[in-house]
Amino acid sequence: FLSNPEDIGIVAVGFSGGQCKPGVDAAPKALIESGLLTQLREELGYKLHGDDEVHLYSDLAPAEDPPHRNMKNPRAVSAVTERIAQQVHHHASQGRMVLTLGGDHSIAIGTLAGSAKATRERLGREMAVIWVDAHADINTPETSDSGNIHGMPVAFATGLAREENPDGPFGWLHKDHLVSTSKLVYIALRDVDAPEKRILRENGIRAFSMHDIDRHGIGRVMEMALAHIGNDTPIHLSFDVDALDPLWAPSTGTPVRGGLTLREGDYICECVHETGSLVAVDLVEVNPTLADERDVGAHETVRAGCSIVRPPSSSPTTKTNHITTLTTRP
Ligand code: B3U
Ligand code: MN
Ligand code: MN
Repeated sequence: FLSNPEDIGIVAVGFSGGQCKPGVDAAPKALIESGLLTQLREELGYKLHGDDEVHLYSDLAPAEDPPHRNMKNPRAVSAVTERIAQQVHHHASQGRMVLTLGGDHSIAIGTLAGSAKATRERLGREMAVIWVDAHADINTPETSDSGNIHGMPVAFATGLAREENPDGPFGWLHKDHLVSTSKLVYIALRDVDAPEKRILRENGIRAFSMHDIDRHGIGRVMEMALAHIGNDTPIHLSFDVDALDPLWAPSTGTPVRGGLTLREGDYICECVHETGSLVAVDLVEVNPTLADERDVGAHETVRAGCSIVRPPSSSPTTKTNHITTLTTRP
């Protein structure tokens, strides 16, 4: 294990400024109230560090935040992600696995920066990123149609969207915070903008779309994804709940049909967990206020989010063999 398997640093950020729909800021509270942290602590025996308090960081938003390079709320997102980077770095530096509950996906600018830096300092290694999402989130401010920063975090994290002015928004991002495009793998893509496709192609970024999952099956896709990353490479898993099909996770800002089943989502997390190389996990874009007509959507989405984050009880950590458990049952 590259991080201490018993210790988890919790960062809970109710932040919605990376996109335009309110409500995604309510997710950490909903996830915590549904028992996620209690389960990790009491049923699975993890030692949790950090507060159960959800950070809203409203105090970091400047009074005036006009667009910069076409980005909406650039200074607020920059200030919040800089703070998150410090929190994640603090936990990761002490060898804790870091679990960040968002919030929209712009917060990953901070989580990736914090864990990439800590991994370099603590292990002398460059970490890999597994980005599970319907979207590639790799627009630069210049290619984005929406100006929403939650569609850009990978561009900032890889240095493709660098800010030249050190005092400008995201000028705080330093080369120690960056992730290499060769160590990035996407899973579950199905809604990628034309300029993003060009960026993926030009940088030779490994991506497994839903088409690839249909063709090879999730088992083979995970083998290929982990083979691309290589053994013993620290892994940061960033999981956007919209990777799941809206059947399982309807309450999210930009649902896209034709996504992962809940089991496929769980399986991805189980495989990454089993490598023993997981250093950080983000769970983002749960929006409990976007309920469907039956009003079960929010509850189901929160449940799906909990399922994704919770490590399997039959994992190597608990030393239980899957097959034995199944076959010895009376
Ligand atoms: N690619 C589009 C849409 C989008 C990205 N991420 C989400 N939606 N959730 C954009 O705005 O950049
Ligand atoms: Mn996303
Ligand atoms: Mn998405």
